[in-house]
Amino acid sequence: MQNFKLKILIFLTFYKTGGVFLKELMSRFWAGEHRALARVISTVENELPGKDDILKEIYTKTGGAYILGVTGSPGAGKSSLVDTLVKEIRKNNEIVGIVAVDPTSPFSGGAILGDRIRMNEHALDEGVFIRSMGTRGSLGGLAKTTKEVVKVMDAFGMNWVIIETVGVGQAELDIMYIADTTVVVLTPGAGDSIQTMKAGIMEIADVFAINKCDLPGADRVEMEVEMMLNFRDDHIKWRPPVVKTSTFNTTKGIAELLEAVKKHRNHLSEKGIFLKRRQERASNEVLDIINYQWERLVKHHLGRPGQVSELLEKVTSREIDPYTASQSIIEWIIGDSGSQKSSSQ
Ligand SMILES: Nc1nc2c(ncn2[C@@H]2O[C@H](COP(=O)(O)OP(=O)(O)OP(=O)(O)O)[C@@H](O)[C@H]2O)c(=O)[nH]1
Ligand SMILES: [Mg+2]
Repeated sequence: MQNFKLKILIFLTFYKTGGVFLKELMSRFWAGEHRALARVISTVENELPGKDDILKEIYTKTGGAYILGVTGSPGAGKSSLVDTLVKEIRKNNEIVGIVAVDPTSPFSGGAILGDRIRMNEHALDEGVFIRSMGTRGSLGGLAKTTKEVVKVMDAFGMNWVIIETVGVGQAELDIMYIADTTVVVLTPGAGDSIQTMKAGIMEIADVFAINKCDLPGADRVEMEVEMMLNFRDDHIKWRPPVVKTSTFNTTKGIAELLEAVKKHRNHLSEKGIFLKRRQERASNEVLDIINYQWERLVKHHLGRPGQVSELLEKVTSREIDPYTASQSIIEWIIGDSGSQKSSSQ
């Protein structure tokens, strides 16, 4: 008994200080402190206690940031391009959050360090916040976590949130659906000839950047992309602009690239697409949560003896079909939670 009381005491103390800690953290976050932002992101990213409260608290403050996705083959110059693009954005004093999604691939192990060094230039700039996220260990959940981190940056008051991903796997492609505008980075290298590009990545481009245009062959890639676009059937009547860029020496094309992004942004809002997409995302989000909660509820019942398990046994023994069983399970759970509610009233 003594032991039990002690446990309760420890729990309550922890719970209370946890709550106080969170409150203090969030007040620093709302005051615009970068260290608090980093802490909030870590809490969300690592699913630490307080994550749900944070996500609930910030939601109404999201929606202000413009979300830009930058994707392309490994080594295409995405980080360099984001870096120079941010310098261009900062000329207007707008503040920027960057989420660099590091690939798990062992081949690009060195790139992460490279990103940090390159982007370190912004380290002293209060208007820029950079966060690298590893894909290792979070397979499948990556899109969800990235979405949440983007939301945190958005609520923090960023005018822009830029997500850099290597456009190789499905998870990376999924991330690009979070973006309002997606820039696909190509290079004049032979390996980047558009015939060899992964099909999906070409379709998600709102703007093409042909980077490393200081190297020979950029005109050819540009021609290939324009030719491909002639065959593209586009629903939203937008022909992606193709901009040649170089982050070397001249930073050629960077202002044009930002212009192209802004043009796309205007196009989306003029045609009402921006609003429609945001509405769709909001309802998808609610549906996703309902699905998740519902699955949890069903799994909870599956693990216990009773009506649901009996029905499943009957499906196994072919006494009833899975469709009828599912229908009965849904009706039973709805009835059960309904009766629980009314009995607790
Ligand atoms: N010639 C040339 N090289 C460039 C240019 N931009 C970037 N690079 C070089 O390309 C290499 C890769 O650049 P990153 O910016 O790390 O490319 P990334 O696409 O972010 O690479 P990962 O994140 O590893 O996929 C580096 O050695 C850069 O110096 C450019 O405009 N011209
Ligand atoms: Mg990079």
